[in-house]
Amino acid sequence: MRTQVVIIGSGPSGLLLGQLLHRRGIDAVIIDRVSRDYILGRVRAGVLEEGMVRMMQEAGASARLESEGLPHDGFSLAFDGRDHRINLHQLTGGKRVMVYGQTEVTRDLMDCREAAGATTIYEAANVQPHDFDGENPYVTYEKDGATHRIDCDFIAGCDGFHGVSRKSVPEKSIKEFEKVYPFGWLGILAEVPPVSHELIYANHPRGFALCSMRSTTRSRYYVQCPLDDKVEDWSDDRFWDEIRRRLPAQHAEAMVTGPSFEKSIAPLRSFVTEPMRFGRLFLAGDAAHIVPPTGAKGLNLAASDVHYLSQGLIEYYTDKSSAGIDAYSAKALSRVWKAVRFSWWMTTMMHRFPDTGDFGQRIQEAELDYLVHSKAASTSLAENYVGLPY
Ligand code: RFL
Ligand code: PHB
Repeated sequence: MRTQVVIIGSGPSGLLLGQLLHRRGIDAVIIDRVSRDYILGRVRAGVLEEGMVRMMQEAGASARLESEGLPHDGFSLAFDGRDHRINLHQLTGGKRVMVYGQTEVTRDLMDCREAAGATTIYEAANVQPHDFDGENPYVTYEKDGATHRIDCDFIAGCDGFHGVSRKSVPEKSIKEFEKVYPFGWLGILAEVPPVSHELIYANHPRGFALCSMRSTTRSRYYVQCPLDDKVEDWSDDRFWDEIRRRLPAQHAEAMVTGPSFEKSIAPLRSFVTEPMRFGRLFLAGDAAHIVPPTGAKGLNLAASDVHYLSQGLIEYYTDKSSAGIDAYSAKALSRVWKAVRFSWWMTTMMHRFPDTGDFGQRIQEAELDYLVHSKAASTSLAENYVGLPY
């Protein structure tokens, strides 16, 4: 088989790239090692920047997002028993974010791809990119007992943090930057109305808590937990008790509880790969970088990578110019590092760190108090939260 671009990974990065290329007449095949249903069973991001919404519109996949997504003009920072609203809309001159689950983003993109008749190969084993440092790259995979080969012009590595693309690059050609945090997030989904119509990020001496949502009837809540905790350690009752203790009294009292139908623990990490291009292989999304979820930036960074990469590839095929693909890595990394900085900062300010004790707690409270009362500091927070321009 031959195609123009092989995209490894059918997550939001790969699907968005595939759709943008398809709409400009560029052929791409997507290969994933798991099934469509498995991908749609993963519960992940929930907050979309306006840039991501624009990308979904450009991909022709925004109809449901526009009718069912929840626009949010602000969020709350809770600490020291009180609640302070950050008015995103006012502080950024009219910008907002959209609450719409990553699962739904993925489903919408998959549906568009199917309607367009584009090829996606699911449940492909041992996917491997080859010869991307030369002119004739190709990808091999195993399926139904046979080994297959797809020849192409370019390979897009959109296969997440644990994917094969980044690992295929020789060690001497790549530099990795990493910070691992000494805690995780325990998250649940429950069919209960959200405690507030906006998100609440809470700093508390017992640890961070976040109240988010997927709809007006479905809540997504998180609490900071030790890294070695297991999901089995957390009954629903223990979770509800703990999150209530970390919230200001009016929210704790108003919180509606119920059985959870999803519960998982995610470790927190900051990670960046430089560069993001190796000959005819490009990395995009979580394959190239990871941020802790505190700033809601992971999926949104995947979207800005895909913006730069799709523009570069479209320029290559329509104008016969390599300028866009040559600039891809530098442009993407410049935005990536700013989001990595913001996510690290928000994580550092909001979580209980095992080694900083009560001193660290007071410093965080002082910073939060400054942040919510200084227009300059609130504006900086809001500008980063709604997403830097691209
Ligand atoms: P994905 O979604 O991991 O998709 C990668 C795909 O590649 C496939 N794959 C392979 N295919 C073939 N061969 C191989 N060897 C392969 N290895 C892997 C996988 O099966 C998969 O289908 O990466 P992508 O597309 O770059 O998307 C990135 C986002 O998923 C991620 O950044 C966000 O979920 C991060 N994130 C959040 N981002 C936000 O912007 N806002 C949020 O509110 C937000 N909340 C979160 C989050 C991530 C979380 N977790 C669980 C890490 C909340 C949480 C709890
Ligand atoms: C979510 O709804 O899953 C969510 C929201 C905001 C974050 C992280 C996750 O910062």
